[in-house]
Amino acid sequence: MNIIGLGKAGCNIAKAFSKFPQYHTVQIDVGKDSDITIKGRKSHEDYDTHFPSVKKRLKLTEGSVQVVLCGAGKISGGSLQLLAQLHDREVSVVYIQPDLQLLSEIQKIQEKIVRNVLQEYARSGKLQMLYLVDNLLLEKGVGEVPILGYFEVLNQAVVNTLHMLNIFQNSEPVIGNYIAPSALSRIATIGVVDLEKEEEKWFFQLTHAREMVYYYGINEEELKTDGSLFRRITDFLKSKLEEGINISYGIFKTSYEQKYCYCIKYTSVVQSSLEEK
Ligand SMILES: Nc1nc2c(ncn2[C@@H]2O[C@H](COP(=O)(O)OP(=O)(O)OP(=O)(O)O)[C@@H](O)[C@H]2O)c(=O)[nH]1
Ligand SMILES: [Mg+2]
Repeated sequence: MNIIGLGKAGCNIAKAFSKFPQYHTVQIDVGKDSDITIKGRKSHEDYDTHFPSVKKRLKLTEGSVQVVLCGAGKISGGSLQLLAQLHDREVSVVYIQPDLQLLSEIQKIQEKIVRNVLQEYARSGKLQMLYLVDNLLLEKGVGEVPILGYFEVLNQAVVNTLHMLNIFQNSEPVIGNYIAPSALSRIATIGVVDLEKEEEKWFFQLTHAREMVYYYGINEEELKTDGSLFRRITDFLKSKLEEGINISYGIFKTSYEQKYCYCIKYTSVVQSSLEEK
């Protein structure tokens, strides 16, 4: 899979993906240490008007493309131009929503424009999927995060979650009832389940979910010996049942000692930020 980071948050997340051999990553930003350095512009609109052709320089490998970006910054004005250059690929976007309260008025407007346009793109099928991630909920999911290395910790959490979901989605479960999301459900978020507390930590407060999928990674020994595990899992899933939501799951064999669970939920409904709700 190809991962393209645009702007600072996007590039940092692409960099975290590059630690796994499965991904070809490209960082696009104004700095010299990016893989593709583009000319800095004065405004969000200027990035849209003057976004350069990067297609050849991306050197994409076969397969799908995931673009990672945050909408607050000026460079995100170039996101639609970048997506236009990827029209012949299956493209998904990971959208990072920053702490909105700490943005300037201009940044707030930019963020809202990018978030809403991407959601319209997803709804119209131009994007295969749009994953929404709110930095504040990501922080809550991770627990206490020190100032030094703050974004590294957040980025690692989102990258590990996306990576494990990619692995599970390409493996055969030991047992499961996977229900594919409807072709209309192209806005999604991801999260982790604290299995001790049986508590979900979603990385975006997504409303009107239509499908939820839980991916369990369980150690082989435990799969063989724990007689009550399956009941505990199915009881948890049943506690999540609500009218209008399809819940499905997969249980996968892993070699890790610790068991874990990642989750994903999908909707077709455009989402507003927590501040707008
Ligand atoms: N999750 C995450 N968020 C980040 C990271 N770096 C920055 N952010 C958030 O993303 C927002 C936008 O980042 P900026 O550095 O301001 O913007 P940019 O995307 O480089 O755009 P420019 O304005 O063109 O520089 C910031 O307000 C941060 O809240 C990161 O590494 N991870
Ligand atoms: Mg920047």
